[in-house]
Amino acid sequence: MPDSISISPRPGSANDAIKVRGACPHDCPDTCALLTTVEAGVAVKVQGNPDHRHTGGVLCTKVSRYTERSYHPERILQPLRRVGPKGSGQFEAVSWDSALDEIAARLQAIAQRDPQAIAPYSYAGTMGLVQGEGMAGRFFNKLGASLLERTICSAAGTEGLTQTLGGKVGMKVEFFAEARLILIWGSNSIASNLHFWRHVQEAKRRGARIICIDPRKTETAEKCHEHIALQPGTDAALALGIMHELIVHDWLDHAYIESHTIGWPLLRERALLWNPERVAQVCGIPVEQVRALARDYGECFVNGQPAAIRLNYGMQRVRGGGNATRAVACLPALTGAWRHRAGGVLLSSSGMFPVNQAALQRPELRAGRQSRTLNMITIGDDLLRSSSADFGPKIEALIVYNSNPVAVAPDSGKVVQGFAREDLLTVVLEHFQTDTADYADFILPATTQLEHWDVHGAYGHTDVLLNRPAIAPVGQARTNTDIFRGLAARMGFSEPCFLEDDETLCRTAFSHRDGDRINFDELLDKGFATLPGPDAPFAEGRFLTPSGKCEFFSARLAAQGLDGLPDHVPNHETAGTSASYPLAMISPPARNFLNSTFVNVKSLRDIEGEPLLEINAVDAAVRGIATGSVVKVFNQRGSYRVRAEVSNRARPGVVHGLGVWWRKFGLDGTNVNELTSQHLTDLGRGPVFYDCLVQVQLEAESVL
Ligand SMILES: Nc1nc2c(c(=O)[nH]1)N[C@H]1C(S)=C(S)[C@@H](COP(=O)(O)OP(=O)(O)OC[C@H]3O[C@@H](n4cnc5c(=O)[nH]c(N)nc54)[C@H](O)[C@@H]3O)O[C@H]1N2
Ligand SMILES: Nc1nc2c(c(=O)[nH]1)N[C@H]1C(S)=C(S)[C@@H](COP(=O)(O)OP(=O)(O)OC[C@H]3O[C@@H](n4cnc5c(=O)[nH]c(N)nc54)[C@H](O)[C@@H]3O)O[C@H]1N2
Ligand SMILES: [Mo]
Repeated sequence: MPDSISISPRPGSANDAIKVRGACPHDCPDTCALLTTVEAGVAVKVQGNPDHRHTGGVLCTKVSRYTERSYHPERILQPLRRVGPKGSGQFEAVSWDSALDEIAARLQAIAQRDPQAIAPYSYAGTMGLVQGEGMAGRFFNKLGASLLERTICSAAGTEGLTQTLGGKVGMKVEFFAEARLILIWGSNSIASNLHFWRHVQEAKRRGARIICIDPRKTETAEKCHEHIALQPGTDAALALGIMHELIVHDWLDHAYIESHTIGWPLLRERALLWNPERVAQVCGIPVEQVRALARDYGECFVNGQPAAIRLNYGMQRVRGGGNATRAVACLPALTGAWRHRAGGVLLSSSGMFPVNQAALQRPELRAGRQSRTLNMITIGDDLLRSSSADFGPKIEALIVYNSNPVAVAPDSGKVVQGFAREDLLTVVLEHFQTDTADYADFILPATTQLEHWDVHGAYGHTDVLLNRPAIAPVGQARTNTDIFRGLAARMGFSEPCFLEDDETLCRTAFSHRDGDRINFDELLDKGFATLPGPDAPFAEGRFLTPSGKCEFFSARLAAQGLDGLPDHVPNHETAGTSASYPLAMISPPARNFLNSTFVNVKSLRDIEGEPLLEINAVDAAVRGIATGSVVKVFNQRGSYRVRAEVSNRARPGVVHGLGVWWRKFGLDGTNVNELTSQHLTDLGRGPVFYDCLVQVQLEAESVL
């Protein structure tokens, strides 16, 4: 440990500058180690910890400005109670006691009728295991509230990967630097996985070929040797096309297939249906591009060189997202790429972390009571449902934390209608008055990462990180855990687990009956600890599936009446099938926001400018649209007015509504989710944000 770093035993107590070790809480694969400089109890700077190999002392623009967020003039610093009509955003300040007393009393009255009428709504505003579901899980379990399927991001890929490899496991990120070929498949790494991009640059320097597969010509695509701009939702077809060529040219590792896979004869038969001509037609790309991609992949096998795939979320947000993940995840087993530590595929490493969720969330507090499960994607429809045998009780109370559903959930016309219900009790734990907080009955001010303890796994590397509080809570802010402790006490929940402090919860996260899986003293000392594990996880097979093999054919899926093999599953809303809505719209994140977080940080918003719709010159010309024109983007669900940018980032037939802006910054107080649907994916019941047909129409000439 360098001497220059001292750890403050009492946050905010020192007068001299100190540096406090922490972890970035945001929903990003990189999970960086932070060093916060604190002077006289005030955080003055947040930097990347140079000692942490995955962070390497480098932070993204957003988090390097973290103090702007924690000390933001609009931060909510005291509990607020609604005074105006729902959604008007009018509140009065109240004391913590009166807020918590009233909320607890109202929850108790509902719970007496049916606790399932109360629902949590949370996602990954913080990825911390403690401020996430640590104490909240206990509270909702004891209450017997509805369960929530937290599907909004990665559910399709999780299911696809689990059915194929056995879990969210894969290559170690650091070995991408040694790969000979890297496919960046469905990801804008420079924007959303910056520290991975450093390994790509290193590989490039060593002579690797880099290919990006993405409908949008992103900043990442521009820096690769080749960009394959396929039609959204056609990735499985492309993967099957690669398989076709591997078979036809016999670029196959027969020994690996024989020993470590299941279902090869069936997959072979399926893949042979996908000749390059058919693939090119479905994907909307030149046939030679399909052949060349397969050749690049096959040649790595022939030459004994490692081929690595960074599979990401872009391909999952369409109807066939689960199948697409499965198809791509099969490829490394065909060529035995897993034999190399720099070969294989990485979607997410989160399955490698031995988190003890049961010890954190205590499901036994439900005491055998059955509960329904709500899917967070269909919150729009669900808030508008009345009680029925099918649905269960009408939702009467919603407690939102670590999420901004009014901005991020699909089909927001319905979400807003639901949140506007005067008879719904809505409690929002937040830092800011987000679009969701506007609809709250109570806004409870939460601490930021600089002000609380937490412990983090990661989904893009294999280190556990500890976050120590650097400063005392700002204003009257309280930790999420403390807010749930306060509610629990008022509801009469007397189990000792409701009294545990956050440091204890941090220890609990990786504790197991037979011993701790992480050396907590090492975490306290260094701030991070690396999980043990082999460099090449599947070099000798040993997949985590029931068969121990890479399951090309999944008997588990077949048993559910589903296709046991991966296939191309067309979008719910397939391009070319609707005369009214001829354009496919995708809505990937803007680089300087993180989902809807940071939209209110002015210096970052200034970089992004304003909400935009990227449209190709061909589609713009026939509609009389120029850069700067205000356009109406619409479909059967809603409409959204936005400024257009005529751009070669968009391929003809596809428009990009970059997200996720707060609605209140939009021209009409709406955002792109006005157009997206509540349909679900083939596997995992995930969202289909990028499976959305629209029409675009000129509203007004350019007024700049
Ligand atoms: N700066 C920044 N970083 C982030 C986030 C953020 O909002 N901002 N979000 C975080 C979160 S929550 C997540 S889940 C991850 C997401 O991580 P990634 O998936 O790596 O990141 P995205 O930048 O969303 O990249 C998705 C890409 O997929 C493309 N795409 C859209 N449809 C398709 C398709 O059908 N097929 C293919 N092949 N590509 C498609 C989009 O154009 C986009 O470039 O990033 C995290 N990191
Ligand atoms: N159209 C479209 N929609 C999308 C996506 C897309 O690509 N396109 N991406 C989807 C994806 S991948 C995801 S993951 C979801 C993300 O959806 P969310 O997880 O809801 O993410 P955010 O929009 O970042 O909102 C998180 C909120 O949590 C708050 N928060 C942060 N830390 C804390 C804390 O410690 N305590 C409390 N109480 N609050 C905290 C932040 O202030 C912020 O308002 O959005 C999805 N929506
Ligand atoms: Mo996400």
